[in-house]
Amino acid sequence: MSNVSLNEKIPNNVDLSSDKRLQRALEQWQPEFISWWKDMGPEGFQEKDIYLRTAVSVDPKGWAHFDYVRMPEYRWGIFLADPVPGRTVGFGDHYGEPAWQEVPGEYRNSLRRLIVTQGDTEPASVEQQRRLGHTCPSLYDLRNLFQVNVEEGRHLWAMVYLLHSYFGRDGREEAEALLQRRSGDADKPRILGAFNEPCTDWLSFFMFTTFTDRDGKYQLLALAESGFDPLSRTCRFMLTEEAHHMFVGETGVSRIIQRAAELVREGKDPRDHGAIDLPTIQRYLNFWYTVSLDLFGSEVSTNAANFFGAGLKGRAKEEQYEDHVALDATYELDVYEGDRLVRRPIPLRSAMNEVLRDAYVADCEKVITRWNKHVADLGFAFALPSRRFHRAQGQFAGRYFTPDGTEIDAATFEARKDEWLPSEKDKAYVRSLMANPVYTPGHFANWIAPPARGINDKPIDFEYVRYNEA
Ligand code: BYC
Repeated sequence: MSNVSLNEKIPNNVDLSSDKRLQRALEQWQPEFISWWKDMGPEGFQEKDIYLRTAVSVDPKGWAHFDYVRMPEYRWGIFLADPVPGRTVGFGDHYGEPAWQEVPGEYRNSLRRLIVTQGDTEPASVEQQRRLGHTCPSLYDLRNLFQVNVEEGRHLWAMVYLLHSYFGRDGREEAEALLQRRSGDADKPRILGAFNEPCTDWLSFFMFTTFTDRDGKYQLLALAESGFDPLSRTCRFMLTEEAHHMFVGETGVSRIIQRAAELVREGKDPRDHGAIDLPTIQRYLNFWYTVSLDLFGSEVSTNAANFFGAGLKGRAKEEQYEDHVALDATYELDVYEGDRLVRRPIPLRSAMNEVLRDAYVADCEKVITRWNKHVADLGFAFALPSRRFHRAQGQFAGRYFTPDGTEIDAATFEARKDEWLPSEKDKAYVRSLMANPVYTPGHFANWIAPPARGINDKPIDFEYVRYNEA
């Protein structure tokens, strides 16, 4: 197992102190990161003591330490999963060759682009969520928000380590730029669409961590297969942390559904009783699921084919497939010929975005099944909309569909969109519920049920955030 240095300026298991140049470069980036964190990280809570977990190793049996910490003092570290001896490239044109410990020259630009795109999402999500602390439903939820935020910060560190270590001056410039783009900024936006969408209420936050973080899971699974071994090892450890983020999202929505269901069962309209009605929850689901579908890129993609052929980005759990070269295989896809959708065989490598999206959609279906258990007796069922609905990337972008996938014209969409996506009225209502944060341990806002259990075996009324105002 790799050695862990926890007492250095930057905790790490990559033997940072043996490479003084790299160590110095990262130590120069560190204050810029902290300055970005203070400006763009959680607003108003930087001086509070938060009960957080910190990664201290990559040992699956005990990689995290829980304690109170002020967020700017969080120990963001660089941790790579242990190397797999004799690891080979698992797919593409280099299938079976030894995995690369350095960046192959011909793939330098593609790899840098993948790492920058991944890295950009991490600070973006922190920026999107930075004001949520002021409207939190409980200390338990507030702590979970900050846990997600600090870990996205660590994931940014993970990508910055790769950029600094393997991409020279270009990498250092990209690492600077990661702190300069801003979510939603018209002049210097974040790279991918979903990461520029406002996430200013807790229903959106829980949908984001259910659906957008789940894109993160699938992209990380695909990058964990990379022939570039340092990227693979980095992503494997990031996946360990990602699981909690999706837990926060799924259980958060689940608790909102439970609260609504309780009221409906009593014959009450949740909106008359300070909770969120089921159709509004479905509209938020429709929005965040579809902007997350866009994160997989176009159905037919030369980029994806090239990434796969080069051995840079594989399929999730590549070992489940038999053919790892995928040169002769095809994928059946509905594609537009003129205005008609026609089923056609597409070269499999070009359809890799769709293959990954298929795995993602199947995982999302399972979440919906779990949510529906809370409403099974009420004659209501949540559903994922068609993957044609409300798309901004790929072949369905610029066309209009109902959530069940029927094509309609722009005017009909415009007239009916408030039935399918959160309207301004919905957003105002949801925000109005959250006007007053709940900071008393063990208390919960009226619109959400308490969780089944606390964090790290602590009770639900534990003081997850020490709200010790002077
Ligand atoms: N928005 O061939 P195409 C996470 C661009 S989330 C804007 O269709 P490709 C996390 C594309 O860049 C996981 N632009 O797509 C979650 C290209 O641009 P250029 C993040 C988009 O390249 C929550 C053009 O459209 N990780 O970790 O096959 C909290 C045509 O490209 C979008 C990754 O994404 C979009 N949605 O695939 C915190 C992994 N989609 O070249 C963290 C790394 C596409 O024409 N990224 N475009 O300028 C990739 O693997 C690929 O870049 C993508 C796109 C899958 C995103």
